Amino acid sequence: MLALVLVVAACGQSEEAADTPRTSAATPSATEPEPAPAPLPTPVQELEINSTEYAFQITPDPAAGVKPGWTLLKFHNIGAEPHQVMFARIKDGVDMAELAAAGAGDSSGAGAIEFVDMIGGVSYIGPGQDTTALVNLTEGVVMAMCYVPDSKGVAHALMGMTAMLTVGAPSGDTAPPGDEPVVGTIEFSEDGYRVPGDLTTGWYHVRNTDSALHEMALLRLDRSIDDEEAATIVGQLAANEVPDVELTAVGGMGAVSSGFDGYLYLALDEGAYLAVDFMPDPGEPRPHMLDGYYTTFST
Ligand SMILES: [Cu+2]
Repeated sequence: MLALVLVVAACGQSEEAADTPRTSAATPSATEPEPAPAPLPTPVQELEINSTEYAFQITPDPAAGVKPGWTLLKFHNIGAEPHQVMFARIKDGVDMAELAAAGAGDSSGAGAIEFVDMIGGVSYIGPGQDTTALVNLTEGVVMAMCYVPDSKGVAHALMGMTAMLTVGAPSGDTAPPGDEPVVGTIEFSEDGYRVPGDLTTGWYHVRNTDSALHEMALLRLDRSIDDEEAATIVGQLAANEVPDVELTAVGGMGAVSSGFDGYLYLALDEGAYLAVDFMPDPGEPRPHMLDGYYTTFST
């Protein structure tokens, strides 16, 4: 109960307060530049992923083998509905039939979460949009999935929008740091999203330091909204209803489990944004955003 109260309290904070870590003494203030994050790891491969209703087209064909390591994703929505690609690494020793049974008919994904580690990907984007991210694929079986619901609330994954990748054994080489800079860090903290005040275009390191899994779907709004409107719109999004404000899904970070990280490329136009978490807890379909895991910010 205490945790719930804390999360709800966090959602009412102003932008400045939400961005201020609780251990503020140990962290530079917003006016001092933070030390530059380590550069982007050099990707071991690139996957181009086109999404349609309801399938992924992945190039090169993953049947030819997928290398372990940081993988550059170029995700294009060439369909007519919003789509995402999230990667779930199936935990070692999981019985595939048991996993299939747990996921069957469950559009929230909550039933299958305990069998997988969510390792990132890109949150949903509308038709004609593109987005770029870096995901660390580890040896084993990784499912690519789209859990965006259709108009009836059925997740695209349940209509076949999944792909299974068999990620090969590590070669022993470690990815050297590249020369691409990382311009900032976005944290999924126990108190909510921690987003830099200045979201310049570039790569962001996204880390989940909370004990629950989270995603960050980024929605551009056609106007600024106050806290009350934000709460209303979050409720509408969670219910798969048309929200009161016109919004454009511009991508964001697909779900990452506790302790995992990834990289997201952001090139945001000036304006007002809402970031929300559609992910549920294991066995509980209620999306985290209904418990306050969302924030508004402007660029
Ligand atoms: Cu989809």
